[in-house]
Amino acid sequence: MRIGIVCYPTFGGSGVLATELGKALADKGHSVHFITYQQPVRLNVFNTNIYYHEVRVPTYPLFDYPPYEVALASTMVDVIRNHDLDLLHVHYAIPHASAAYMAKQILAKQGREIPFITTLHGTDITLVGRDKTYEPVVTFSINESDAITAVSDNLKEETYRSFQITKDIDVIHNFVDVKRFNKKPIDAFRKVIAPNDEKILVHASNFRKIKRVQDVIKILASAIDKVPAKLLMVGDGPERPMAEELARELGVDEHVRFLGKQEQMEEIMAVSDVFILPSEYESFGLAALEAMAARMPVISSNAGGLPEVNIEGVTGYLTKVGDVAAMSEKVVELLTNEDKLNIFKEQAYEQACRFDIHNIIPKYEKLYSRFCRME
Ligand code: GMT
Repeated sequence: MRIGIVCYPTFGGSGVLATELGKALADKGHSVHFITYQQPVRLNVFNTNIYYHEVRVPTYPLFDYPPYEVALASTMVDVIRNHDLDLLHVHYAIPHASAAYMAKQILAKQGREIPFITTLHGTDITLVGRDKTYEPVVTFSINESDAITAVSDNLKEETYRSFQITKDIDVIHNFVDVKRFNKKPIDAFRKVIAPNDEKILVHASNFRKIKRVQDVIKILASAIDKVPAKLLMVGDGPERPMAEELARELGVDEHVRFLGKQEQMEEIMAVSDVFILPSEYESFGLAALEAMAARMPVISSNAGGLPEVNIEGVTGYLTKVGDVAAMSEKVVELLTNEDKLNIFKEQAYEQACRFDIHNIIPKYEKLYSRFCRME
């Protein structure tokens, strides 16, 4: 098949997922056309089945806000026509679903049909999409999609709760390439981070408010008296300065490293022991799944779709949002009991294997086959 994929090309979960999906489809022989404003960060391979079309947004002094959605819809029309695409798969509803609807209408006038699938990822529904300013367009464009998928049962329920959706939503859970995260730890790297064999905690996110990154610092501060530990903070975003400040205030700054955005997450995860994700909300928590694939138990909040990924007492622990004391207690419990830690590591890995890329890609292919014949 010839598939167009539209996503945010950044480190965010939706862009990572869409890019990994496109790469896997290309490996299976499909032609995949990425339509994005920048080369997706995870699109770091050469594959003759992968094409990348940059959306250029010409500016003009009149435009305080360059019309990205218009440029995107026009690029979609161009790529669909010139590369004879069979379908468009857009990730994150805003503004990708409405741009796809526009492209579909333009092509329909020319007698060319193009189905489009919208995958809902999280904040497009639970945060941004709900805003009154966007809601009518979001509802309309989701309903106009030829198929709708959500990355968790929780997100599906949230979507029906918050929008007047008249169509079925299929749940296709997020996936991870387990093989990629199944790395041998680099001892020298671990030694630099934890010279006295301290345990290593990791958090990775876009450091937005919803991630509660300050809770991560507090968890370390309260655990460190009971277990020698280091904390790696991966990613960047608006809350980072506050988290750095808090680490200094709580006197744990020498035990925390802020690594910024990193492409080689698998190397970092391979040397680490426990992953922390205290988010206010996660539709799924792709970072937690990647951690589990790297054999890391997860201490998370129980918000949103996290219980579909992280299993209480098996792959880690889940607590109420903001319950720093409970999270810290669980960190200590795991890090001071080597046998338990090892059992949880294996159980986390087994759970990640259920979401392995090879189990999930066929679900997308089956969905696509509803709209066009698979070659
Ligand atoms: O977490 C973010 O803010 C990034 C966001 C995105 O769209 O890139 O992530 C969402 O999609 C991911 C992939 O499906 C999910 O794993 C995240 O849980 C979800 N984030 C939220 O729901 C807050």
